[in-house]
Amino acid sequence: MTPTITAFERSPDGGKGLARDMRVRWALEEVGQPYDVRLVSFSEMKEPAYRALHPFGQIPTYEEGDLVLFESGAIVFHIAERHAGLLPDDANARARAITWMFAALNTVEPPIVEREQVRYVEGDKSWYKERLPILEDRIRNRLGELSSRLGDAEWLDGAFSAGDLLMVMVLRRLDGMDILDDYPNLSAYVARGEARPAYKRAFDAQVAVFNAAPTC
Ligand code: GTB
Repeated sequence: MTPTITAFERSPDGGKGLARDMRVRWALEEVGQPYDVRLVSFSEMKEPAYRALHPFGQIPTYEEGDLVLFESGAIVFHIAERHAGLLPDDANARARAITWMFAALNTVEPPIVEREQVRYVEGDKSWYKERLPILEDRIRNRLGELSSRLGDAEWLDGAFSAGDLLMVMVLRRLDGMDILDDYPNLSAYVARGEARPAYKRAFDAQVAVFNAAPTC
């Protein structure tokens, strides 16, 4: 059965593939699973009909027959469990790849998202300028640790996995901040992810939505 995911009708990222449907698109492309996309507006996402799919009124969702999922990490995990290609067969290697999925979303992403949102949420507050370097230090701590662990390896633990997919997507959220340039092995790691044919197909599909949207 062809799954259907939801994505922004008009993504605020300007087609840079930073919204979280990109993770799901990439995972589906990696495993060769065709999918449909239902585009939703901001107002539609807050309607009761959409909240029945996603309690927090966000994208992405994933529908496959009777199954409805939300949370990009859970969706990528579901895809990785049902198809070959994103999780190793060996039980211990699989558990480690899943650990990297959690590390990407629970340990590396939170300070990046906090730094991203502080401008909108606290940009007019008196403490904003003092808080910025504190938040950037927290990101740098995590990147330093991740960079040390990756070293000169290609991927985080052996072959490319769903852990790498999520980690690359999380690091891409630093786009426009210049921080990643200080960690050449992480920049190269992100570039390796972006060079994968499945990534490119996913990126092209999401940017096509942006390009097709009428200009306001
Ligand atoms: N934890 C959830 C998940 O991983 O699925 C978070 C989902 C989420 O934050 N969705 C966002 C959303 O629907 C879009 S991706 N927001 C609308 C709302 O909450 O009302 C976050 C996002 C948005 C925009 C950019 N950008 O412009 O660069 C990047 C990322």
